[in-house]
Amino acid sequence: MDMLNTVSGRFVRQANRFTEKITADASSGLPAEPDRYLLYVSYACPWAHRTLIVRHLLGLRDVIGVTVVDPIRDERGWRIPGGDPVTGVTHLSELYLATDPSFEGRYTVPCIWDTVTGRLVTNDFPAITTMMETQFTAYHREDAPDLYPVGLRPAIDEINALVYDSVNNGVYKAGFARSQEAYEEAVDRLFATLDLLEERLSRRRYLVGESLTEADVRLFPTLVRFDSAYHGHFKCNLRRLVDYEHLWAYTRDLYARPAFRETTDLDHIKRHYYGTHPHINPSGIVPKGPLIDWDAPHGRDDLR
Ligand SMILES: N[C@@H](CCC(=O)N[C@@H](CS)C(=O)NCC(=O)O)C(=O)O
Repeated sequence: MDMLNTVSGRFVRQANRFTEKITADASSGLPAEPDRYLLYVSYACPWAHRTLIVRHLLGLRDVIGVTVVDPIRDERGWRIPGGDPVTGVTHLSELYLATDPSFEGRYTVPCIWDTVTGRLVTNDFPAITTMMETQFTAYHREDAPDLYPVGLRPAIDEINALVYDSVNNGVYKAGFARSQEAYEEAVDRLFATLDLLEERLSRRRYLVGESLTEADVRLFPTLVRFDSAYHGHFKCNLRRLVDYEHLWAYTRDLYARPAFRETTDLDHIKRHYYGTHPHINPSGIVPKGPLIDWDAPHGRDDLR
């Protein structure tokens, strides 16, 4: 498994292989139903983190089950400590290969397993949250937020595209760069975008509209990992998150909410990043710091 798919030193993310859609009705053959689908996540993984946040916010924790993998990948990829209670497998790779014996890509989280047909239906991470938001509405908790309001979708999609390319994936492009030029290009874009978001969030509480949306859910996992993993391990060190007045307060504002706090595991995050990429950190030593005061008052209640 080559983690480092690069073109002239630039990190290139693999395409998602499993892209079936679960739908509110039975049209896809994969109807949204409780107790049918299982989500596989790592607490370390930012793409998986967003699925956990949305599942929590929408009240889907009793509807879609979750299996959490060990933060350290071994030579067979993600391991399930003690075995998966539902499928019995000990490695995520077994689910990929049971679905497609010829699969040769990386076995990634997040992904969704269908217990009825016994196959992996999706590892298409951008589609997983919007699917929970739009296809599982019958099972949302009462008063669940609308994270992807129809009228705001173009604005949300637009900011998501920028955040994905420069920030969420930008930190990986910096960390996995194999040339000085590729690294500097990624870092410059990352911090230019953070500067822009800092300005935007100095005037408003949320990225889009006047309440929490999918756009905030996608930005948060990168911000919450920033100082503990990306600043050191991925060399994203022009500034720290805590040096940004507004972005840092925004992160604390979100972190104060159970869906964000309870799905953030900095121990898993640090052990995964520093322990899983020996070409970047050969000793595997996990730094003790930084010490971060997540509970400092954020002072953003009056922003709209
Ligand atoms: N499915 C996407 C995104 C998901 C992703 O990258 N997940 C990482 C964890 S953050 C993973 O599972 N990596 C497993 C591996 O590279 O072996 C991809 O293949 O790039």
